[in-house]
Amino acid sequence: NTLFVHPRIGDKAAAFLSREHKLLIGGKWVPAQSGKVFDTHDPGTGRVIARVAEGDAADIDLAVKAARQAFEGGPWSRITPSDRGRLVWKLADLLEQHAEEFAELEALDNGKPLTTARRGDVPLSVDMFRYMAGWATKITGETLSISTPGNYHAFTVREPVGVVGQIIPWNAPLLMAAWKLAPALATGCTIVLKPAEQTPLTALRLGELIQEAGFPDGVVNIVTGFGPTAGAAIAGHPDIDKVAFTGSTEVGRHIVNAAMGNFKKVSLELGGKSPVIVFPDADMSVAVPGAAQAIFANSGQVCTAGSRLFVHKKAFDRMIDGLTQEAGKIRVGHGLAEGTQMGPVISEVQLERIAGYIDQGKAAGATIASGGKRVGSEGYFMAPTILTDTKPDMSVMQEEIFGPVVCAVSFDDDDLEQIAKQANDSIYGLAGSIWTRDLSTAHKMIRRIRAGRIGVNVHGSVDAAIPTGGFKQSGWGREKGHEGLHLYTEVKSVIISL
Ligand code: TXE
Repeated sequence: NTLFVHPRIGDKAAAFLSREHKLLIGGKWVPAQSGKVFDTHDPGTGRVIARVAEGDAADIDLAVKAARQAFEGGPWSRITPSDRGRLVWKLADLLEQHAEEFAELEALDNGKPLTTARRGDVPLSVDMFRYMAGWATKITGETLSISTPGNYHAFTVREPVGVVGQIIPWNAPLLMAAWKLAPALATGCTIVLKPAEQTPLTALRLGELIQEAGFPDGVVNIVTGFGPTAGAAIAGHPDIDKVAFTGSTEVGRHIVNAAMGNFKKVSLELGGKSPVIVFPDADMSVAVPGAAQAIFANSGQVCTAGSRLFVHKKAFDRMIDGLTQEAGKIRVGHGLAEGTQMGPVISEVQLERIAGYIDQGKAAGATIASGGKRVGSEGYFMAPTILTDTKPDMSVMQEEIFGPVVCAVSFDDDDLEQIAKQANDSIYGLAGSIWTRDLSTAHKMIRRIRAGRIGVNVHGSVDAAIPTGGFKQSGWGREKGHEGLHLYTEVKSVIISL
């Protein structure tokens, strides 16, 4: 029953791991009412690294009560926008001060390379809090010019939506928490956050910093637990005003159904099958590493991953050769090992899922140009994989694999409509990228691709200022940027007869 302590983990992260991991409700750390706990694993070894309270509907209910109380009375309901912004900024500062500890915990719990957590997840999370802290003082309505006969003054105000339930995934646990918490805090909401059961640790550590920053009790409540119990209790809770969810399209459907009970507002960031479209005039010295980064970053566990690669016939062989070389160079290893560039996938379940898709692809006639196999026997490592001879109707081309697997397709058409048609042949519409030196081709394709985020000569960016979200079955609403604030406010129209 002893917990695995990774030899490379620093003192601070080790001290956190050795603490008891309870739920944050109403400003207090409490065990689950059931007394249950569950294990969280290191996906690089499969070993248990911590035990965490297993919250369920009863705990969610307490958390919602605490959040309601904080929303309707007490210091948070009276705080000035400037002080609210200051608190969010302070949280960013604290996170930055503990950056290394967070990077280590994230690398251990999620499996991602320590360098990725250091250069990506942690500073991006800090930035998200700072970006949204600035908006706290800039949430305004409009003065309206109306045509109603008579003498009136009409305007709108934006008010916080209320008690918000936030359900987040495991692929970028800290960053997903930041994307959700930052705008909700900036707008003055109160929150019940449920981290993914695979990766609860950084959210819990963030909970400690939230207290240290001085947020009033009950503003942020964190309940760790499983989807069908704790998650479903959030989606169905009659006193939650809004639910924000990032995860699978299948669970997104459950959320929408459960939310109908009280018509809580819903925002969803779901699956993707994003196209990377390479034209013959593209600078291949940029496009090849770009396409590799688009699918192999974070072991392909990115909702906007460039998982379908469309390359013009004239550039196809160069792309596949280059991509195969890139894939071969990637150092696959434990997230905390020196020099690791690609870590494991999150769990045995995901490893099997990915392997299952590769088998289906092979059976349907796809060719494995590179990878295709598990790496090692300890931990959940999948080799960077390139499939060619993939056809539009194959499951590997239609479904989100959420692993380091790209399907490459060559096109010989110069008709942009036809190319866009292939790229848009998906139930998803989260992102896409276009690789060309021709400005006109780029703009024409930008208009034609049905997706929430388009990159030109870059697959994308997760900058706090850039809204992210999907067309079609990739979801509802946009997170981040000014746009992201709208998810957390209600518009109130006011008309005054003068
Ligand atoms: O996701 P789930 P899973 C996709 C990706 C992946 C697949 C399965 O394709 O292969 O989903 O991953 C909570 N009510 N994405 O099964 O189950 C759960 O506890 C309420 C894409 O891990 O959707 C966790 O906190 N909540 C994605 C969160 O939902 C429920 C990121 C996500 O888990 C619930 C993750 C329920 N009934 C997976 N069931 C992206 N868009 O980035 C589960 N949850």
